[in-house]
Amino acid sequence: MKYQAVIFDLDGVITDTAKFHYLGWKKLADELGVTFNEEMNEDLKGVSRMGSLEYLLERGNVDMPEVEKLVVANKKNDFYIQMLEEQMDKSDILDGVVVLLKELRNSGVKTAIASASKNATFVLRKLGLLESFDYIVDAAAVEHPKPHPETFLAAAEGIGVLPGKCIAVEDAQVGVQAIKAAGMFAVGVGDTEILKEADLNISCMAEFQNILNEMNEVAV
Ligand code: B16
Ligand code: MG
Repeated sequence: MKYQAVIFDLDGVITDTAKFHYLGWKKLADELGVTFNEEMNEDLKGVSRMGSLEYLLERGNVDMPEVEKLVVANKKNDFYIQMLEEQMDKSDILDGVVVLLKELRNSGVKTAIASASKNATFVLRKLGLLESFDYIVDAAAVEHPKPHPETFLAAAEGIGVLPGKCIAVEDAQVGVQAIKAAGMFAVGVGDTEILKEADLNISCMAEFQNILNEMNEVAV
């Protein structure tokens, strides 16, 4: 086996939180009188919380003092957390993920999470997956957000595997760019046009197992 670890993004790879993020930002946008729709929500995949707020304010030409930005970002997050508390459970794990994680662990392949979310631990606990990964890197642990490679490099360091021996999986363009900048093999899940910088594309996580052999051929 040429690769020794698989590093996973969280939102959009392990579970689909985009709909909850959308509802949170939409509520805030409505309060601010800013137009926000599901298409614009696509642009926020893999983007940090404050980066997402800046996007919203720019689109709406809203000038806001820095202290108020923190207040409204916290407000959006409280609403987001409340929705997850009430609605998220193990059934929100994307198809194929549980079997894949078990198979990787049984084969001695290390696994880690590399997420731009500060809620990563909370989300994994809600899904019952906290113990399923060898290491977790979230936004609170890094200085530079994706597309900077820091999140993925910190994950590789945490599991003690060289970046060149890691395969990493992302659903966001900035995420794929971060993986490539980290010197890892990139698998993109979702839109092949948006994720065209990936080394390999799959349409959903259930397809991941089919490509494990193929990845052995191509990984460095
Ligand atoms: P939070 P990922 C990212 O997580 C999401 O894709 C992105 O939509 C979100 O804005 C970001 O986390 C920050 O999330 O507000 O929970 O800290 O895809 O990198 O796992
Ligand atoms: Mg993602």
